[in-house]
Amino acid sequence: MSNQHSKPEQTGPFDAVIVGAGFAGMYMLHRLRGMGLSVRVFEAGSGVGGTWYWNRYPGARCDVESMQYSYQFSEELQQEWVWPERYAPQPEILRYANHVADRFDLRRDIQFGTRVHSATFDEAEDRWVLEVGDGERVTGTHCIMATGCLSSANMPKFAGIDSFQGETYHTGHWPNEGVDFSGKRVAIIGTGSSAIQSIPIIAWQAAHLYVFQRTPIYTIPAHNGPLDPKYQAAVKADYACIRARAKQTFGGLDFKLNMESALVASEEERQREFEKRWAYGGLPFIGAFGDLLYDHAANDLAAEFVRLKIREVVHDPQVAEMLSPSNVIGCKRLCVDTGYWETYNRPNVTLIDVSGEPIEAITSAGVRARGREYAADAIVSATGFDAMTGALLKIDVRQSLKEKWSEGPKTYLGLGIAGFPNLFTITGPGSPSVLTNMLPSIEQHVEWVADCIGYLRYRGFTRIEAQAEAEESWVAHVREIAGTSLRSTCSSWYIGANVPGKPRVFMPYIGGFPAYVQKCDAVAANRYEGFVLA
Ligand code: NA7
Repeated sequence: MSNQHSKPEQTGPFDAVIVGAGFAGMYMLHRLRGMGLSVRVFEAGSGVGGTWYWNRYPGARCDVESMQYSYQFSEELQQEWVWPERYAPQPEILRYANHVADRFDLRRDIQFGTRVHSATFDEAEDRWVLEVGDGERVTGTHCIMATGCLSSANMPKFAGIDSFQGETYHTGHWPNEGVDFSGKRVAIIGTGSSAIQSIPIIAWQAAHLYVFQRTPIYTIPAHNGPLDPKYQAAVKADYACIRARAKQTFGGLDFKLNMESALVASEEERQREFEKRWAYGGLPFIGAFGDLLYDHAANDLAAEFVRLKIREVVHDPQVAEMLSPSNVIGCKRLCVDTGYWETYNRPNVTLIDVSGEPIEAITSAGVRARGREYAADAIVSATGFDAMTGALLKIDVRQSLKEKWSEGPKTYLGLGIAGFPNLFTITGPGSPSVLTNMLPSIEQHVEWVADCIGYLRYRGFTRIEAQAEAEESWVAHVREIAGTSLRSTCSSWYIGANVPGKPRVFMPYIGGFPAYVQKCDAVAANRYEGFVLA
């Protein structure tokens, strides 16, 4: 690995500037550079990997199986990389990201430790001017925001938060060197995916763990384990088919969706299917029946199946009841865990329900809730992210993106924004992004953007901008289709409900990966219909 802090030599102007060196930014760089463009990537972290660079909390692991959560743009890469586990842990994914950076010699065009503060379009020159780092100005004809969907931490403003005398952490900004909780009293706030992955490990280390739960979560056991080399070889031999099949599914993931109705199936058939999927583990559970995400009665059958499992595992019936969600299963993103509910059988774990009565305050000594103080040496905020729009709005993108999105994000295909020429977003709001396997979604966007830039250059255009009407009609479609699924019915980060004051709009496109790809391809084939080229 080369020195990640050395600054690339070239100073620009660049053909393209990219914000973020996660999986999207890395592939965008590789692709554009391969077309002969001059490119500079800006990355706030000191290394590549994005989400997997920042989220180093104990137990951090991908909820998509390793053999599918990987790049497919390079046959050599996907053949040579060996995944040790069925679900890759964070250090392994980070190792993979670093391998990709080295293998494709990406680092020489990435400026690490450099935050982008603002981006302004220079109308006269048709190019973006970025203010980065310590005030350096860099220009690029195209600006690609590869800023990630879950990269801006959500830190609730609890009263007294600054008075706490102990250690504080957010799961999304975990110290590189790790944290040892041995012998400590730890309070964790939140029970989303990050919390349910870290709770079993922190509980094992800590003297006592207090879990502050606002909403219980549905989680399916991962049944993680080492990947059988024979299985891995078989997947690699058939990768082309598997990848192609995955692209034909709603979420870009190759697993079997049973399109039967849960309501039509007999009780016995239902149990068999649920049990089969429970035993298999992970996200495919929600594919047990075709109507689980569309019909309340069907959904409740799956929800009750999971609630029964909680009661089987958790010894204390009162705790089991507190852990049992009552909302729609799959509405918030389903979690995939290892030993989560079992953790509540430990004598050093206490669950505190803060659904009816919010956390009152953080004190100098711990967390005050439900009229008492829970003394803690460390507080872990597992409170999630200002999803999909947070990282983009942190950058002062002018004309004001903040103003434009004051009532919710508006984009054309989640790729372009009217009023913001030559700006592309990778897996932005209005694209399927977080509802899919992120890697194929990222690759599809990167390839679309690269082809688009190639087309512009070939035709001598210096500017592309989404038309307001095309954007309006896409936004209307995204919102209308969101209403067809139960997923838009609960207080999730998909609708911005976790961030106080954020407009409540279902942000990702829920029409499925294949329909979306078809639309993007048609737009490109029709000479970028819905965009103005000049
Ligand atoms: P999530 O899924 O947004 O979870 C955040 C958790 O923090 C969730 O349980 C929240 O409760 C809770 N939270 C947030 N604010 C508060 C306050 N003020 N008081 C108490 N509890 C609070 O984030 P994760 O990092 O776990 O996971 C994000 C994604 O990463 C996940 O979906 C996977 O795709 C991977 P709430 O549910 O809002 O009531």
